[in-house]
Amino acid sequence: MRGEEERGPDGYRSGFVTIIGRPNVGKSTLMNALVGMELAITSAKPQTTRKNMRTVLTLEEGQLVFVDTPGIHKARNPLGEYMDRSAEKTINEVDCVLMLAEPVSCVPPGEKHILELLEKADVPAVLAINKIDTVKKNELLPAIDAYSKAFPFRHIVPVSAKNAEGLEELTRVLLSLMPEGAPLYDEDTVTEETERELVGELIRQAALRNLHDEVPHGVAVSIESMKEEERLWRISANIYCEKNSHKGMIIGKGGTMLKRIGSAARRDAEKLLNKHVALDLFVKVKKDWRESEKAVRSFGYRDETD
Ligand SMILES: Nc1nc2c(ncn2[C@@H]2O[C@H](COP(=O)(O)OP(=O)(O)OP(=O)(O)O)[C@@H](O)[C@H]2O)c(=O)[nH]1
Ligand SMILES: [Mg+2]
Repeated sequence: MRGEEERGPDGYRSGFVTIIGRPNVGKSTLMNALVGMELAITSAKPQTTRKNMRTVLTLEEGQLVFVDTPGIHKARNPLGEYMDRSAEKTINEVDCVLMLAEPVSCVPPGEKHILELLEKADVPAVLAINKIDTVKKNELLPAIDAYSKAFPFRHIVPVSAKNAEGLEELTRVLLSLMPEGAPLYDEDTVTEETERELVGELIRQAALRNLHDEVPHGVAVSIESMKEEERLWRISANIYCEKNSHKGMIIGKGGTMLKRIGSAARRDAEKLLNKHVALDLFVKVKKDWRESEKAVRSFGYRDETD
């Protein structure tokens, strides 16, 4: 290990680490596993994460502030452009970039652009090769080889976010790249997201996990009211979709789909809020909203400076 990466005897380290990569490589699952809480939503469908989300891991020897970002892809509409912009801008705002990839023996075309961004940036980059539970040990070496030829990563760490494998090594490597300094957040903070935002995301997660094809990608959620009563939280939310036909699919025959989405979201919200939840969901159409800059911004997908 290089001298500059070594930690002084009592040098506490702290800093920001952005997690970037193509859609669906497991960025949000990995961030959740690193902080030990299911804060970012995940699903088997690409483009699950739409906004950056910070979480904090506080350890005795240092503090890591992770930024989970949307998967970088070829954007096809204003929402996609917002997502790519959100992810890409973090590269120049952090102390270390953690790129996440899958154990493949050839760097996929979609990653060339990400590697170009890393080349232009003046920030150390670590690669985590995720989903190692899906391959045999001998299939890992060609992946490590391909990526070490593609970019001078400071470290390459194989992990399985799903099985929490390799996470200690990854944490150690990331801490070694942080500047010395006091913690950035107090030790009780795990995220700055509001309960309202987190519950909205849990509803979107339930929609993503239960609906198919293009329907869930056009879903946006707005929490209309959220009141804490003595024995429960009373929450009312709108699920927006892009077409009348999508509305029918979200409601389902006799309301069965909406019921399924509602129960899954309620269970997750109860876990998060540690209290019973009464959840009322309404489905509305906002025609082709992902194509409209204005509508995209109105759902909260806007740059901080807007
Ligand atoms: N087998 C296996 N599956 C994993 C692992 N990590 C994540 N996954 C799965 O990969 C899928 C995508 O995970 P996400 O965490 O949502 O991926 P992401 O990179 O955040 O995706 P976007 O937000 O769309 O960019 C989910 O089905 C996860 O369960 C892993 O280590 N092993
Ligand atoms: Mg994600």
